[in-house]
Amino acid sequence: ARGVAAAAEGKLGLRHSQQDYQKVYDAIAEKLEQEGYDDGSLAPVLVRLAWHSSGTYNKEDNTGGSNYATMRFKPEAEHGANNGLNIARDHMQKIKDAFPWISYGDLWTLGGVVAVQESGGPTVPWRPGRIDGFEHHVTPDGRLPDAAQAQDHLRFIFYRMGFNDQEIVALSGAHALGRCHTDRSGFEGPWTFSPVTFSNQYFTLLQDEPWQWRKWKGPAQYEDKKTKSLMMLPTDMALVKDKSFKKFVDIYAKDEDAFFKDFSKAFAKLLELGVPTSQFAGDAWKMGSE
Ligand code: CCH
Repeated sequence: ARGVAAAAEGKLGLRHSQQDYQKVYDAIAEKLEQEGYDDGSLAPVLVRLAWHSSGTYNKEDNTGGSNYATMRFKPEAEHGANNGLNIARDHMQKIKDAFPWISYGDLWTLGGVVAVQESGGPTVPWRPGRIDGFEHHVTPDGRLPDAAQAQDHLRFIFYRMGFNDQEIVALSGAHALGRCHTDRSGFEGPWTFSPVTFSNQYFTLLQDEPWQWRKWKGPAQYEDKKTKSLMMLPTDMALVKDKSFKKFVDIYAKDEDAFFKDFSKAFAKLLELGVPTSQFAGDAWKMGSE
C-alpha cells in the first residue's frame, strides 16, 4: 500500500521539491551542448518543443496547451508544424528515464526554460503541475502558426491563445535562437549571426538590415541583402510591415532589457496555457544553474 501511495504522490508531483526539479534542470543544462549538431547546441530545438507543446491552446474551449503533453501521440507528432521535434523529444526521453517521476509536460516546458536561460536569456519563472494525458486530448492540426502567412494570421493564431500584439512580438524574439531546416519546415537558415545566444539581435536585424526575397527553389523566404546568410520568414517580416507590431520591434531593438523582461513574462504565460491553476502547488520558481 505504501508503494501505491508513493506512486500516486509521485504522479501528482507532491513529493518533489524545488531541489528535485533543480536536479532535472541541471541534467538538461549539462547536455545542451552537442558538438556536431547544428550550431553546437540543442537549446533552440528544446525551445521549439516547449513552444509547440503549449501553443495548441484555445482559450475559447480551454483545449490544448502544455498540460497533457499530447505530442507524445502519433497524430500530433505527425502534424506538419512538428516536423523534426522528434529529435527534441527523443533527447528529453533520456532525461525522463533518469527522473521518471516528472511529467512530460513539466519536462518539456522546463526544457524550454533551461534552454532560454542557459543561452544567456532572461530568467523565466516556472512551476511543475502538468499531468500526462491521453490521445483523446490531442487537438486538431492547424493550431500553430503557418510561416507563409502574414499579420492577420499571426493575430488569429495568437489571440486564440490569449496573447496581445506586444506579447506576439516579444515571443517572436525567440527566433534569435536556432535555424530553419529544409528537411523539417522547408525553409533554410538562421535568423541571427549568433543562433545559440539569446539576445535582441532578431529585432535589430529586422529593423536595420535590408531584406529581399531569396531566389531559390524552396518556399518564399527573405534573405539579408548584405551577407545573404540570414533569413526571415514571411511571418517575421509581418512584424515590421504592421504598424502596431513594428512599435514593439523598435522598442525591443533599442532596449534589450525591455525585451528580456517582456519575453520572460510572455514565455512563462505560454508554458502554462491549458494547465488548471489547481494543479499548481504555489507560485512559480526562479530556477537556475549555480
Ligand atoms: Fe518559430 N519557427 N515560429 N517560434 N522557432 C521555426 C524555428 C524555431 C514560426 C515558424 C518557425 C515562434 C513563433 C513562430 C522557435 C521558437 C519560436 C521554424 C523552422 C519555423 C518555420 C523549423 C525548422 O525547419 O527546423 C512561426 C510562423 C511563428 C509565428 O509566430 C515562437 C513564439 C517561438 C518561441 C517562443 C525556435 C527556437 C526555432 C529554432 C528551432 C531549431 O531547431 O533551431
